[in-house]
Amino acid sequence: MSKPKVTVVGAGFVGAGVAQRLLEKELANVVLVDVVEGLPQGKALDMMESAPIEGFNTAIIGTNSYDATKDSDIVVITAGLARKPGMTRDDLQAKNTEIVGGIVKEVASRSPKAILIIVTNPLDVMSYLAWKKSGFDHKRVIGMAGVLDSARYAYFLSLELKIQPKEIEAVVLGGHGDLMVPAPEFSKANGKPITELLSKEKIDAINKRTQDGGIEIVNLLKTGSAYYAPSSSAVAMAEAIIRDSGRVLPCCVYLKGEYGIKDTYCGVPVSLGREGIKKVIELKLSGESQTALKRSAEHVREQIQKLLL
Ligand code: TXD
Repeated sequence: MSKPKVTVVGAGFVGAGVAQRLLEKELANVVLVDVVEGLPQGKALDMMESAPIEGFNTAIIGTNSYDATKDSDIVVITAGLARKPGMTRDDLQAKNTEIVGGIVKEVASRSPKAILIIVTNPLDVMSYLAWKKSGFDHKRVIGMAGVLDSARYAYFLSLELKIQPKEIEAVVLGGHGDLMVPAPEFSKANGKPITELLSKEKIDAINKRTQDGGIEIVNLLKTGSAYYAPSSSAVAMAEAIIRDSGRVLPCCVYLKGEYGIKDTYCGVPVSLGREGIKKVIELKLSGESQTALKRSAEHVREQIQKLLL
């Protein structure tokens, strides 16, 4: 069977990382698109030159036009501005609306059956925008944030509990912003609820570090935002779709009443497969998490209302 085709738009830090991981895991052939002349071509050539060493049998081309993206199975959109110290994700909205809106028109017309994975910030608003502009079924327009936020949560918990990160199952719901909702009642270490292993004060502190996980890295890097864990996260979603695995991952999706939230994008666990979202998983949240989730979704809705569609 031929390999799936994944277009990655934006050949910056996150986009190049997504492309590299897709190639090295031999998940797909990749088309890397960027507006900057030479950038996607140079990164694609450089990645292909690592093929004899890494031994992967997948291929990538870099381009400034959308013609080569035709009939992609998945399109990952990472193009746009990233945060600098002192900026919130919402500060990026005006400029990135223009960028993402234009890109969605280009890719949706050429790949009408594709699944769109949105990465650009502000994530929840850009996911909604991409859904509207594409005209696609909402099951095929999915934002990446929850996988990253949950991975950060899992890592910080592993540091506190002194166990391997992969032994932690952590859940973060809600919008990808300061109001995101770490859900300790569904987070486990070696199968044990973390609420039985850590004090409330410790959990609160780890929740806060998770909510501030993005800015912690922005403040260290000073010139841009995180990209290793974000590219891992987007590829985990692409892998679940390509393999039709049904893996449950927290993703930013359109809600139609699930969790009591309607007509907005928000982060909740979903099962992923070839058709995009197979199912929204409704967890029985604690009252505190449910209230926080609604508040987070309300903030996203307010931001969406600022979009001039
Ligand atoms: O959890 C998440 N969803 C995120 C989101 C985690 C990390 C980063 N997140 C956001 O992804 C971040 O706030 C930005 O909005 C995007 C991309 O971050 P990245 O770190 O990759 O930014 P770069 O390195 O600046 O790359 C952006 C690229 C750059 O090469 C531009 O030339 C290109 O986007 N760009 C475009 N490509 C194609 N078409 C257009 N119009 C375009 N405009 C800019």
